[in-house]
Amino acid sequence: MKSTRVLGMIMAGGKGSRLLPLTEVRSKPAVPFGGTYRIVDFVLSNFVNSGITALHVLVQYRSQSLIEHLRNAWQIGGRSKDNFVSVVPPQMRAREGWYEGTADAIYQNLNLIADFRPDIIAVFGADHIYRMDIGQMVRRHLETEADVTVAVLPVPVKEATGFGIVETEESGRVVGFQEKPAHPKPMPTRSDYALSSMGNYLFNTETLVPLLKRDASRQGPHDFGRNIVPDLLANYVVHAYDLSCNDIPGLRPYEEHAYWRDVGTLDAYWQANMDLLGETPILDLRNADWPIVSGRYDGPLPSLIRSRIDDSMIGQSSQCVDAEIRRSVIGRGVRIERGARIEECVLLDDVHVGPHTRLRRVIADRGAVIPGQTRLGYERERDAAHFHVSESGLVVVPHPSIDMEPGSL
Ligand code: ADQ
Repeated sequence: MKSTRVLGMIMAGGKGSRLLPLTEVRSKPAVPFGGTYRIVDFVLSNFVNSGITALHVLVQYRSQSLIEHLRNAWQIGGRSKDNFVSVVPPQMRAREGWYEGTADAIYQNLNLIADFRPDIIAVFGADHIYRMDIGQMVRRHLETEADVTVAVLPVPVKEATGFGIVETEESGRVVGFQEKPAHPKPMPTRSDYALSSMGNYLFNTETLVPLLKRDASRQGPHDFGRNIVPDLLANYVVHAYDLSCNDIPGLRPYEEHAYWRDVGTLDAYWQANMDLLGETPILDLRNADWPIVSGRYDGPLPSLIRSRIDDSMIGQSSQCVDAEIRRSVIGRGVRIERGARIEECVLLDDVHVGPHTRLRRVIADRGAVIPGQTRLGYERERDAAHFHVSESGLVVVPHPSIDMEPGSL
């Protein structure tokens, strides 16, 4: 039997405005996560671990750092014609200007689909922290003989207003779709949950190509969530694939089954980092059967000198002297000087924390320098006068390239 050819089109151009100031210097998929990863590594690892290795990554907004990471971690350039991770910048093939939505991003790259001749096109976002065997979704798509399959999962109703909400029949066939409704419709079987789209789709090639051509010739938005998926329901067989039915190998009993986080806000981003910590983390990335690939980093192991460290992860080349660190994710090349106390923080690569500084619930961007004797995370008003403070009171120290008031630290 001929094997099914699947082409991944990964949309990695999102702005991630609610993650500012972290997205001031990079797009959301390029935001570092968990000490050694970038958010985009999750979707790419899911594809590769699922045996789908023909992957185009569509970049757009502030893509320099994303492209550098893809080159370093994912060996762009292609190893064979069915085995590549290629970065696709906007080429302005159909018209001048940037993409006008996610469907336009795929439409403007239809030539890549024609070149590969896939049976199925997997259009996936690059903005989420999750693990998923996409092969299981493909098998389900083939079994149901659907034209389109949308990945979904139940999300608490009060958190579901930012998602596309799916209504299904018992068979799994989608009969309703509303993009980001103010009042998400609860699931008939779980009244406090709404079935939410993950923004990941499988399309049969003969469905997607004419659809995008028709869509391009009309006015209005060109977006999978806003118009393509809602308009499909009348004329095509659309099925939902529930992540709760997906099994990845090596999952530990204490982990959250079907872990998926949008990390769309600073609070959600911080929380997902905290989810990696502890003896029994709800997202345990020490899984050799489903590895998440990260960039190569040359440097020695971290060096911990007279320090007390609990419930934390510390990256390569970092050095802590006479410091106290609790419940924190510390990136690579971080220097923490004597007498510093760090609690519930996320410090990205190359941060420097001066002596006797105390940080609580702080996110410090790559390369941030926090002078000695600083206190952050203890007085909201004082912090907010100089820094971005999130809804829950997290303080964000931005990348050093972002202009700050002189003397703000
Ligand atoms: P949104 O979260 O609003 O909704 P959207 O902004 O459409 O997502 O981005 C989807 C993906 O495409 C992201 O990975 C983003 O980085 C990327 N992207 C956005 N604009 C792009 C562009 N111009 N070029 C390339 N890539 C681009 C979507 C769906 C909802 C669903 C949520 C799940 O519309 O129905 O519930 O995702 O998070």
